[in-house]
Amino acid sequence: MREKLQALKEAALSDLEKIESLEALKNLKVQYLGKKGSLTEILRGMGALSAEERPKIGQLVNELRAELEEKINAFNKQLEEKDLAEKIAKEKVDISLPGRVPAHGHLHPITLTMREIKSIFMRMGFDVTEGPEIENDYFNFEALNLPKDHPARDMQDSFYITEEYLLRTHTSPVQARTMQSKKNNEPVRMIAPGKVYRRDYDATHSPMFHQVEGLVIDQEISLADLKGTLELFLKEMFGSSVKIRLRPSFFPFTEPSAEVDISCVICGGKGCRVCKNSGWLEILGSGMVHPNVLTMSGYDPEVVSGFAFGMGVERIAMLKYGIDDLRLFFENDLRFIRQFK
Ligand code: 2NL
Repeated sequence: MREKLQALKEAALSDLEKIESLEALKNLKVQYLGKKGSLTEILRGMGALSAEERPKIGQLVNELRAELEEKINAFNKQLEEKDLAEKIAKEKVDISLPGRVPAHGHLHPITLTMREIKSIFMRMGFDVTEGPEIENDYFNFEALNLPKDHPARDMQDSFYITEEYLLRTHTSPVQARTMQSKKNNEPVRMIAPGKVYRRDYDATHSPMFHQVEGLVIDQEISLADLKGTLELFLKEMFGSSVKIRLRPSFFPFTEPSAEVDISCVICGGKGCRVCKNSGWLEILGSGMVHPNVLTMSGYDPEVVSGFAFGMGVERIAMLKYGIDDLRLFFENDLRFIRQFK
């Protein structure tokens, strides 16, 4: 019996050495350890043994079973690893590598600021209207009461394409076009956001920049409507504690005209470098629509009145995010851009 066991062990170990596949290993396991396997067969033959020998042989059988199981399992693991390594070597894609995280883009600070401005005015019932960036002399200047000798009309100050066409220098022509499309003194409540172009380039001027202009026309529109609307807008934009003030100014398309200032968002009005110790920041230009502008676009200034305003989006963004050089918006340095994620 002992010899039989020893022979079985040797046969099993020598067979194991020749195994090259998981499939063959599985068969070998069944052959030696399975229900109808060699070891089970030996176990069955134990009935012929003496009562003294039986437990000793029984123990030997169990030890051999445990030893063979362990060797087979270890070899199984080894084969599995080899198989996986071969699979990976054949794969064009290394399935064991962690996935690549796709780079997520995000919005430019000017786009973010533009969207916020639009959102505030939309909540106040304003339409958002866009128009062409290449304009003609009539809509860019004439319809807005800009006289022939105005400096903006000089070749040195605007980008002309022909004598008649130029890159718009403000978004007001969008309002002029809207007014012309209306009849019977129809009310207007709109903003016109977009790109505008002027021949200027330094720390505070860029040849292309963004503007949002607004226009409200109806019966009995007054300076109080202008002030209330802009105060609400600026409090939404810069926080409810912000104060505003109006200073007399001049624009060819409004009369009277006013600059709107906010209390300095950096120092709260105490005076600092940003507000040049005045406690105030210039934020937008505004005024009551000039009767000439209303008349030229088909409105009767005896029946309706209106207010209008304009702001530079880069300036608003600089104050909102504390940026001190306008050129950062256009250089596309990712170290700057990525801070707005
Ligand atoms: C500024 C000043 C302003 C307007 C824009 C306007 C448009 C029409 C009629 C009357 Cl169609 N006015 N726009 C009025 C006052 C000021 O912009 O500083 N912009 C950056």
